[in-house]
Amino acid sequence: MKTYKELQGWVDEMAALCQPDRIVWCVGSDEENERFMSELVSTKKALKLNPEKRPGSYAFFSDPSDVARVENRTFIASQLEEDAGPTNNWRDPEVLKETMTELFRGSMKGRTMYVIPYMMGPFGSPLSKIGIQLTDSLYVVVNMRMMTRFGSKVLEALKEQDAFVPCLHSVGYPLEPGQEDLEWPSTPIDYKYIAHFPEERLIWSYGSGYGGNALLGKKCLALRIASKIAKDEMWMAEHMLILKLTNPEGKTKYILGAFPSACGKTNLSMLIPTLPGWKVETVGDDIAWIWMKPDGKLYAINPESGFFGVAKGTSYQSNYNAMKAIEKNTIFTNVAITDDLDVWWEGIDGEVPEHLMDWKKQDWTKDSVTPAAHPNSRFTVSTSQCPVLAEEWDQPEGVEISAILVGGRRPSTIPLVHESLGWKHGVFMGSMMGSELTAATISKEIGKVRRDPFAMLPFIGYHVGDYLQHWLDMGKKSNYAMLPKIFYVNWFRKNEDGAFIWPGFGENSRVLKWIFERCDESVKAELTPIGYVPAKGSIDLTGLDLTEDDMETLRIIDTDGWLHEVESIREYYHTIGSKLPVVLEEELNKLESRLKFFDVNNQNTDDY
Ligand code: GTP
Ligand code: SPV
Ligand code: MN
Repeated sequence: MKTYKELQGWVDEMAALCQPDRIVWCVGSDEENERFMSELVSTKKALKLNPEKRPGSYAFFSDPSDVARVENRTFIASQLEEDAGPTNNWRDPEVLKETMTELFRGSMKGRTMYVIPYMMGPFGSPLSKIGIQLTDSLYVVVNMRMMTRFGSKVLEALKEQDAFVPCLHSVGYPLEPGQEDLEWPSTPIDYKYIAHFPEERLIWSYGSGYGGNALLGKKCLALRIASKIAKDEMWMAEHMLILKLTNPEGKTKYILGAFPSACGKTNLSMLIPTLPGWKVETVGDDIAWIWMKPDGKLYAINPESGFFGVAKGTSYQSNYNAMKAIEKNTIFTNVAITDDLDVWWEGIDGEVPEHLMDWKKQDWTKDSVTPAAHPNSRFTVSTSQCPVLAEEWDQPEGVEISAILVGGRRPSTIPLVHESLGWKHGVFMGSMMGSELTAATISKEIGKVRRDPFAMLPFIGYHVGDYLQHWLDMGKKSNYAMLPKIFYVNWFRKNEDGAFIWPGFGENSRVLKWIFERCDESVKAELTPIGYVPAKGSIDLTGLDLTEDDMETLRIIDTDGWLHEVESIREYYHTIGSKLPVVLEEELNKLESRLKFFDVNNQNTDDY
């Protein structure tokens, strides 16, 4: 962290290093944004969409090598290697700074360095954090304007708060005099560095202009750096949606959901329940900062103020509210473009057009074999455009949490929903979560199941064992009865034909209803070796076309599959090493013995 007094000196020092032609301090006005957008259009970096179809909206197309987060080029540079742990790429901070200093030297030549003051969290919240990002990408500026509280008002707040996280970002493509710029400047993958110095609370990012690599408030500050601050200060920074659920009687509860990238957070956070009388409203769709009030209850804020959502698959059918949100004033990245200058992607409503410009700006027809939109194509839009934004989304103290969902893409074994026996068992569930890897990260392993504890694998700024211990410690700080119940959900179970068994999307409200009522203990559950599953008939399936057999497949325990799972978790736990909390190893052993010798009348759940 740096103080307000240190700000100018730091900006000067970074400018001397990066040698931009000019420096622009962003103020955050509408007039400024219009100027930036016109410049992006006139320099052919952005395409203005048809104002009749998509008013105030723009499309960008990245370099094909710069389309998602790069986990193997993301570094945690803690003083000690053991503090980064086995799941992070560690670098010695001094060595990494030397390497990157040479990369940053002159990296902004021929360009403008923008100074972005931004706030993560509501103004006046005890949790909010200020960041100052220096960047040579105007694309980053116009995105950060929507994703964060942005501009001069943050500088005002900084005078009071007097601490900011310095964030330096360059796309790594300096321009010699007369040299023509690229549409999407960036560097080859081996030159990209997304670097975090957790002890110093410092972020340096070089070589990429895309998403979480470059919009440094999001994954870098609000998750990797914040997770370390949160551990030190006894709160939590998590990769979670926050939703408000109202039942037909008007009673409300707030629910968190930790699902890995591209596994359904945005969708769940704004879903339209198919069950009559139920309502979902959005507090956040990607990140939650959670703290414990003296009453021992957990409260969460959404540190962001925009959505950077997966475009592909989004339709009025699957996510009506997201489609409404992006009807105007939206930035699209790596989508396809129709002949009348609107956006298109696989899974959007309507007929497939005869002709498109694909995300690589090539002609595309129905016969083309490549996708028109990139699988990680995204929209950026301000939360204010979400038609179901909860009125308390911006409340400084956050909202009181009743339930935490964890889950991922698991084609087999994991039932539709099961409830933990208590906090420790819930932390165990989060610790062993697995999911098929998605296109949200650049990897050769897309589709393979990997363990992703609390959907935080790529985002924990320190040792995963210490992170899991922190979850247990947060629980110990409270009375377990005051804490949210933890549920493991899986919308992605497949049948022998490889099709999803559960219809998902709005139908997930049926599971949300069961969870809501479990919090009030007003619906039946069945105790099983893995926790509580819905009692037969306790999930409201009125009006749903799902066979009883299919529902039973989603509900009952596949003992062999779970014993196999236990072995796989044990192997994974070995990779965590000696910092794995003993409690979690005990939970694993207890699960195994329950699976082998289960007697429903002889279960002691008191110690949870
Ligand atoms: P990040 O922004 O990467 O963190 O992703 P996210 O967790 O917000 O995922 P998102 O809601 O954008 O969903 C990603 C993909 O999962 C989309 O293609 C959705 O169509 C699909 N999806 C979301 N919910 C469901 C569901 O309930 N069932 C099925 N089958 N697919 C879903
Ligand atoms: C994710 O990958 O979890 C995202 C997109 O939310 S990015 O901001 O690119 O990290
Ligand atoms: Mn995410």
